[in-house]
Amino acid sequence: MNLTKKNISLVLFLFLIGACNDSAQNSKDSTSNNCEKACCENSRTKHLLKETLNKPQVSTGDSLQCLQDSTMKMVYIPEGVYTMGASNPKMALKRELPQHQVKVNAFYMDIHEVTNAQFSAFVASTGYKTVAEQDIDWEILKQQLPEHTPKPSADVLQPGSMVFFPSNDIYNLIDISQWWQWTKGADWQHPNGPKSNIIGKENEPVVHICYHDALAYAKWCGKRLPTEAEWEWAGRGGLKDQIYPWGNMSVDKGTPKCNSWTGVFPTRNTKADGFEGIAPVMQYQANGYGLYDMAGNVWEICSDWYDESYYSVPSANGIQDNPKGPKTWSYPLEPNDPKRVIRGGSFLCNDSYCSSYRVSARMPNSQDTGMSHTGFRCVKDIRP
Ligand SMILES: [Ca+2]
Repeated sequence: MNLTKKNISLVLFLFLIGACNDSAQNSKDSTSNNCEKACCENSRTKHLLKETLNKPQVSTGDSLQCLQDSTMKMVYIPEGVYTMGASNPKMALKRELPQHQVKVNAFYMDIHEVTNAQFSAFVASTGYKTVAEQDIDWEILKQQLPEHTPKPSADVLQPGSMVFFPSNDIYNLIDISQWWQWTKGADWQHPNGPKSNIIGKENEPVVHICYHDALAYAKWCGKRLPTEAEWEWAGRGGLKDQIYPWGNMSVDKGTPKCNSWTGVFPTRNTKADGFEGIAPVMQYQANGYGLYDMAGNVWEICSDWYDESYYSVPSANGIQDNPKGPKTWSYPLEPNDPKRVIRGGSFLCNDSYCSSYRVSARMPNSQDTGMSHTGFRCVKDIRP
């Protein structure tokens, strides 16, 4: 058989599904079981590919109006050298290791995730349309798909985004399509699909934002996206080598510490933290630097390309100086789909799955894919 790229991808896909199933059934080792933790590693490419293959016969700037342009809503993050990466390898994925020394310059950071109200002001000022609101560009998409994938119908290429739908009918924790669905008409103003809206959600973090959208907003504000080294340093809030932004106490001990999934993911949410879905920003105690929701609520987009092995890159003197990530992405599961780093976990995170509210947790995210649990916050240099 002549193995085309498409065939190789399908073989790889089937291999990974098999590996995941084996892993989930046979392994409790948290450092090796990446598949089991990949509940949120998702992209529109993956879902559109699935849809396309299931239908083989298809015919185939800065602004004074920026609400955040004030140090009132940013805090000073001091410079420092810290140990980046997982302090507790038993809870971590391989991608969070090895620990390594990193130096970060001082900067300002938004105290909370960018809200719907803030993003509305940006859109009102600029007329910006997010990627999720635009038809999918086939010329770009086909570069991410296996060679010779037929062009889908115009119907498939309609605007949309990835939406989480809780379900009681779960047959395993491997097939993420049981709770993640590509939803036409879902975007930041319609977070749960075309019939939903953001009325009364002005103080909730904006979602269905992809890297390009976050970058556009940041530039409009005269800000930028944080590097993941900056994000982790800020998230630690002055604590040294702790698991969470609040220290080492388990997420379910004491008073609620962040907006996560309390109960059994993804079938039962006890609302023990006060919320089943996204919460308005600043509902839980800030970390030591005055930053809210650095754990949970929504994932936050960073500027770095994603490469699982990036932490293993040696530095000249043992300390990486303000690392800005690898030169490009590396993600074998979807090698042609550009991935950026996201940080902090979301309202969907749970100890039984990825516990990504840990301050060292990192995840790949397609840079052109919005999701109902992904937002961002901005930073600003001390001196322009
Ligand atoms: Ca967050």
